[in-house]
Amino acid sequence: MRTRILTASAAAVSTVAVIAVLAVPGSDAAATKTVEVDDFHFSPASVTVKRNTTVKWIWVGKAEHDVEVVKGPKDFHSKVMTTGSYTKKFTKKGTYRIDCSIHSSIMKMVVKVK
Ligand SMILES: [Cu+2]
Repeated sequence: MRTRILTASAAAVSTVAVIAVLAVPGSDAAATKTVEVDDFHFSPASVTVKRNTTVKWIWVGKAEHDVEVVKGPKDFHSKVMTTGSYTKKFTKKGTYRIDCSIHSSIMKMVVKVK
């Protein structure tokens, strides 16, 4: 009886330990930063992230917008959309100047990758 109880609690402890390890993200775990694409601004308009962070833009406005790099270490350009999201992993350090190409005079943001 005593042996059975000890075995059961040992199993419970190791189960808890496994769950704890799985629940704690490693330091290199993929981080995601969210930016809202609104009418007619990005929110936040400036983000600073570590290299290999994924930035996820989520369309929350009603008008058509896109996400394009105007100047930066790498170029990318989303489709023009009114809903949905666009994700990009930033693998190169540097400053990315981004705008919505439709409203480029007012709709800008900066992603700094360190
Ligand atoms: Cu726009």
